[in-house]
Amino acid sequence: MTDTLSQAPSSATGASARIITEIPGPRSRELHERRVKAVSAGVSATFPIYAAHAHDAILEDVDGNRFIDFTGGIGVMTIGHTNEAVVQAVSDQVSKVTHTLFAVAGYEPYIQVCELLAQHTPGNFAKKSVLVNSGAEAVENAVKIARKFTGRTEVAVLHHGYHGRTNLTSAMNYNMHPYGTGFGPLAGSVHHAPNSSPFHNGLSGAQAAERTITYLEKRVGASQIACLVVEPIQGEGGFIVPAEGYLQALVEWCHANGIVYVSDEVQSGMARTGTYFASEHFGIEPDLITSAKGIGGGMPIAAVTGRADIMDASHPGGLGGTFGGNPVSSAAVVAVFSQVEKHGLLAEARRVEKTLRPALLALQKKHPVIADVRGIGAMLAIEFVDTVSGKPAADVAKAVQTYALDHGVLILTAGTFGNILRFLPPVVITDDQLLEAVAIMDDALAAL
Ligand code: PLZ
Repeated sequence: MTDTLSQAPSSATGASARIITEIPGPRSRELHERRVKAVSAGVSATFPIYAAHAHDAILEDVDGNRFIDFTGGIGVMTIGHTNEAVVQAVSDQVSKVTHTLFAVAGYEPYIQVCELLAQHTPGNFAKKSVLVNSGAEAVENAVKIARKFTGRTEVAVLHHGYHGRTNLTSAMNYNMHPYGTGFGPLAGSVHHAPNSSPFHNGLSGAQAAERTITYLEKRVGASQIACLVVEPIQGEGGFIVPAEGYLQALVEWCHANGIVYVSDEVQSGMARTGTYFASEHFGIEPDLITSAKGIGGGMPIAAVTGRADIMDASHPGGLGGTFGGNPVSSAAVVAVFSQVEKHGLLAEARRVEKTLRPALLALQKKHPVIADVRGIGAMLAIEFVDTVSGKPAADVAKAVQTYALDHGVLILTAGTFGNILRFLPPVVITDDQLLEAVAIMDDALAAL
């Protein structure tokens, strides 16, 4: 092994997939045996490989195999693995101060992150933020804040949504399994309304919005609802892009009825779709936005950002936590924002779409089992539907995923029925890497 990532991290930028052992290799198998003995079985293992190094869009495992990474740690590594500026910011901050608890003794990076989020989230109005540790915690806090602001209790979400694994957010997920089964009682006062999904039901934005609103008005009552929590593009649900006008109609309805509109941008936010936040594509200005994943460039941090009057509704001490807005994670966020500006990473996300979408459409022409190609920016997906039965073809998604793994590409499945492959590469992935990965998927489909 002469050219491992550890020796020359930046050499990985244009690297190809490279498989040099069987998958999983011997070191990964060894780690897996230890994992099975030490790690709870409740934590799943999508891939049987173990990471040693990663840079930009390449992940190298402990056996020296190199993978083109379409997972980005589920949409976290938007600006690329081990981005030099993030690594530098983290190491600088580590030697200054690693923890105080912001509510005990403040520090500048926390304030900088809140300023940057206010600046880059949609809406030209006064905004404030609170920083927490995970996407689920951000969603929990958005709900708390909306309840306190409105004095109402009920929470509305959409079919096929995903919001986390805490007790409240598990209740907000569409899929009961694996997130809720056996873990109850889950939080109450959560109402699931039909979503917009043009590919699945052909409804226009106006028709889908009417269906959602009618359900909530009849089954819950608009005056009972504190907040409506919506992913602008549903992530785990399979990169479902709502029909035109749908989200706008929901925002208008919320505002006419005193309901706080929360955009869950944990997966779609921070440059992923070619804008800072995906809400921008739909011309909406949410009252609150949750962000996590991509904002930290690999460091754990999340936020709720929104209208200052709503964010200030909580009494002092009502929001927070020991590690929320940790100084090292906050320093990473500041570096991520400056990298996005400096290297034009919004344009890079659009470039990913420009290369990947036509390649996926060409793949669809060859393989009619691909029923839909959709998404925005570096958040694209293909959906497999059996050409004879018309049923979701999860077996095809799984088979392509496994073939791709064996040939050096990491791809995640998604969707309520598991029949979708989603692509969440770092936006710095090269065109060659994108096309190499598509060629491997082509071989996989041909081999079926
Ligand atoms: N909201 C829209 O996508 C996390 C889940 C991975 P956390 N999605 C990946 C898994 O299997 O746990 C997500 C999301 C949206 C909230 C969350 C939750 O974010 O940081 O995982 O808590």
